[in-house]
Amino acid sequence: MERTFLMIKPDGVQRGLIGEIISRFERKGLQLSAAKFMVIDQELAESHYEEHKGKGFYEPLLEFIASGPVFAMVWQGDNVIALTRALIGKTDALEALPGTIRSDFAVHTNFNLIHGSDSAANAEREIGLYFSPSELVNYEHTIQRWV
Ligand code: D4T
Repeated sequence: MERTFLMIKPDGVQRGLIGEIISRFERKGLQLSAAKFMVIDQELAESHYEEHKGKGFYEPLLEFIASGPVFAMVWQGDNVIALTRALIGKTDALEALPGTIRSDFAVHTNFNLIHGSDSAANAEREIGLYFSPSELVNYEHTIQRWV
């Protein structure tokens, strides 16, 4: 069983896509483990995107990600990192495959609606940035044996 960190960004919240996006992960058969509606401060934004420091889009990205509420989540399931990245689609909306979240709803790369961890190491790091261990809910997800 693997865990990942997913976050609906301020554009996804403002466009009323929280339910639409979450329903795709639910229908896939993944298990929700934690969720939080919050506004990111500057310090958390810098920690989250430290790998992009120095790039041309870094400063606008920090400003954008802290510009309004986000919906932060932890999901779990077998191969959940690769599966959710596939459902999300490529970073650039022009390259995202039809049927993915970014293809269906995003127009520009800087408003690409949702973040998803890209590796197990980053998933654990990002989960730790947004959630304390006690906020991760352990429960039996009864459909797991059917998916
Ligand atoms: P995130 O990290 O938000 O899930 O997006 P990706 O994993 O798909 O893409 P990324 O880390 O390469 O980029 C992080 C974030 O920066 C924005 N961005 C990216 C941008 O505004 N302009 C750009 O040219 C790139 C490459 C979008 C996502």
